[in-house]
Amino acid sequence: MKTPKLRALFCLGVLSGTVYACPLAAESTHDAWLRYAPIDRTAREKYASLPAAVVVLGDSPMLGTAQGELIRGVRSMLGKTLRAEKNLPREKAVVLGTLASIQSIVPGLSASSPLGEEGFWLTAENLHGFRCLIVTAMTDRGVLYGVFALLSKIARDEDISALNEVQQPNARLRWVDQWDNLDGGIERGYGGRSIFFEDGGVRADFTRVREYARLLASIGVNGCAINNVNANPRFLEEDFLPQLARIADVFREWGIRIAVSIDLSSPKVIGGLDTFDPLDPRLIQWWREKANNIYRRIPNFGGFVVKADSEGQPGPSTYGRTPADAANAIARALKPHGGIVFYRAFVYDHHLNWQDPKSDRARAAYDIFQPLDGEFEDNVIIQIKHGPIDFQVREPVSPLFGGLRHTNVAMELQITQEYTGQQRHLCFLPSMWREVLDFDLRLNRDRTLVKDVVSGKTFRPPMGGLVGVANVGMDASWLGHPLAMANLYGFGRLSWNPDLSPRTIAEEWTRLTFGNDPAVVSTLSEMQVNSWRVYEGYTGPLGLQTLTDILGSHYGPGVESSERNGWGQWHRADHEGVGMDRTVATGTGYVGQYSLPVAKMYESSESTPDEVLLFFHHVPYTYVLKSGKTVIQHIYDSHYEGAERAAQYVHHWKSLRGLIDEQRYSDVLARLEYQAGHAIVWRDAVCNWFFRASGIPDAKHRVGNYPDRVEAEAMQLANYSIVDVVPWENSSGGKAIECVQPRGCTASFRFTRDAGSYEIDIAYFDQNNGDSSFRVFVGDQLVDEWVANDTLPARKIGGDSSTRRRIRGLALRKGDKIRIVGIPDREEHAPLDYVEIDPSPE
Ligand code: GCW
Repeated sequence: MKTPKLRALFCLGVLSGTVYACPLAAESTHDAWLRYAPIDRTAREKYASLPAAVVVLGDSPMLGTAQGELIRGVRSMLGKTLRAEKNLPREKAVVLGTLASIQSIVPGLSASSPLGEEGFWLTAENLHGFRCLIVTAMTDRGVLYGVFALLSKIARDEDISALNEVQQPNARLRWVDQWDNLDGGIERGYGGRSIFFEDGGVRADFTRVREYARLLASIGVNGCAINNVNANPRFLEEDFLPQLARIADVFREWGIRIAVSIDLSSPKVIGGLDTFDPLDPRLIQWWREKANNIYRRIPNFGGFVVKADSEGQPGPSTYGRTPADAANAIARALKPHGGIVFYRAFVYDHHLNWQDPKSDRARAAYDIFQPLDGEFEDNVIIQIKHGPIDFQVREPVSPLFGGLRHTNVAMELQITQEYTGQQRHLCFLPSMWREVLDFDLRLNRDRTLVKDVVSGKTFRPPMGGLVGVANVGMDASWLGHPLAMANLYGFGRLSWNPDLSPRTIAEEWTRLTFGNDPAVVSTLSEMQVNSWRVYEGYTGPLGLQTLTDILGSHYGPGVESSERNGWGQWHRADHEGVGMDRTVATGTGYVGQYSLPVAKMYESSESTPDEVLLFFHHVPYTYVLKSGKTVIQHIYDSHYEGAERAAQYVHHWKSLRGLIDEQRYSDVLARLEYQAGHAIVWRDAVCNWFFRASGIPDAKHRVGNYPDRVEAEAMQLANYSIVDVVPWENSSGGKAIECVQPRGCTASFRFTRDAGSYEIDIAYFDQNNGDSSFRVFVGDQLVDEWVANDTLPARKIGGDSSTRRRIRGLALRKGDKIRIVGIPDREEHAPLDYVEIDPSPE
């Protein structure tokens, strides 16, 4: 392998005597935004005055981590190895240390604003007559954050010559949760197997755990709950505690505490008690002993996460006790050690009576927790999902943030894209999170921003913050899609500073991940910041929730899956209208959980913003929105616009070819092409469903009208048979064709339009229980072939598996015979939906 220097000489043609473009070297995606790419020669000038030595005042392991990171980053970006010194040398130096240790050298040195427990100060000062670059804080952890901030500035090409900057995190709790299981699977994880666990135990190799801790620390995350909230009691068994300690040791070096999700019935299941009644003295004693044993091994243990009385998890309701009874019993055991209980407000009945117009899952968290305000110990945090349902593409803010004024709260966000495309679709969530954090709850008629409530500024409880469900895995890019890491990055940045704009976050992340080329930064940031609204546009607009298959994968379209069952994610669409009436006057009364001014806004459809209209109101399809469009036309238009914009991502990305290393370029391109196709699947399913329900045609004549399409069931078929697709809207025309003949089947048709260059889209179904192959011929000429071996969450044909393959620039003449040969594999029967033919763009 060539060294970077040699490669540069080759690329310039110096050695070979010829000039040719050099492909950028393939990059590992493990390092994500911490890749510290070499900075080019001219930009490097800016950092020429950086000292040659680094001094660490103190010898704690975390300061050692900070020093190591600084040396690593500077070496990698600037090609310069900082000399590590124990004492101040007689030359300028980078100095790392707590403020107290620096003040012992320069008495009286102080920052212009308070540093707080985890803030840092980057400044240039004269120490013993030499201009030193100082990274300081009240704590070692703050110093580590300062080092990461300094390195980020260099990587993003910022000037560091006259630094004097203080930063402080907005909130104390900046946690990620992982929903990892002991068998190595991850609930709602889309980035491969667990980095922590395999085969019922903790992994032997901790390489990825260490890398993850480093990534988290770099964005200021200070806690990680390592296992699924649908918890396995095994995590609390005595012989398992040394395993937990191994993980905690790695995280400690990076200033991160670990927590464990617990099953509240553990004292009974693994503890030998005959009860888990939180008020039983034996139970209180059990938790006390358990906490003592854990802290003996893990002195900085963070605490427990609790999911109880929710989706089948045991909880205090078994004994007629409240969440406060349960949370406090555990909190008291943790308190002497400084531990916390994160008690999740995601408590609801998933067997609701869907026929009762008054029942409403959205009410549950407030109804259950608000009356308990003030009853929780001060080391209990109520962890509240940002919306009242469940991480849908758009929800109003949970009213519970306004209902707990004497209780610690944290907001739970979902980094893993369970309902927002599962890392197969680009969906940059900081755009959504900023809206949520900026929402004004108008408590006591005053401006009360959600971000100030969760950071503890409004009601001043001892603790508060953000928790992000991350679910990274062993995949090289952690989350499964290289662009999805912007969500993890953005989560950390917003929990540090909720005033950062989505664009700033996207630009920072792009620079760190793909470099500072202006075209890359502007194109990719633009794609990112709009992508949440685009995804919303072609899935569930107007507050309909995501409209995904809520009974299955939560991935593809499933408009009706939310209806007529107890899960309570109803949109109540019928032939007349759509939306859930949650008003006080005529609906479920949910609106009444907000403060008066907010309730007033949501109580009337006129003052409810369009984007959440159908979350609050049931209206006729002809209801006219503020935009002047009817609801039904908006549903059609937003799906077409959204799919069109998703298709444009492919073009935007292609404009970056040569500016991004080939491996990441083609990996992302393939994903964006897939997304463009699946956005059409979404568009057609939702539009056709609402067309059939409403009977109102699309004013632009697109829905149900596909003149460029040839349905597979209308082709000439040899061995293929026609099948019905359920639900019907997840395939074009409600039908598809399947081949059970092992030697293959053929579907063909004649091209009847004028000669020219065309794009052909083949709509097929790619299940995960077989790798069928397809070959496409024009006449006798093979024009494309592929194997349907994607790993989509689908074992059958439908909205999850529907995929489009594009053949570009195909020359066709009138009368040409187009023939598709499908060869089935295992349970996947080379299924086809349709072929769509459009003239090639100019
Ligand atoms: O969104 C739902 C998910 C469940 C998850 C639950 C929760 C861990 O579909 O998989 O369970 O939320 O947040 O507890």
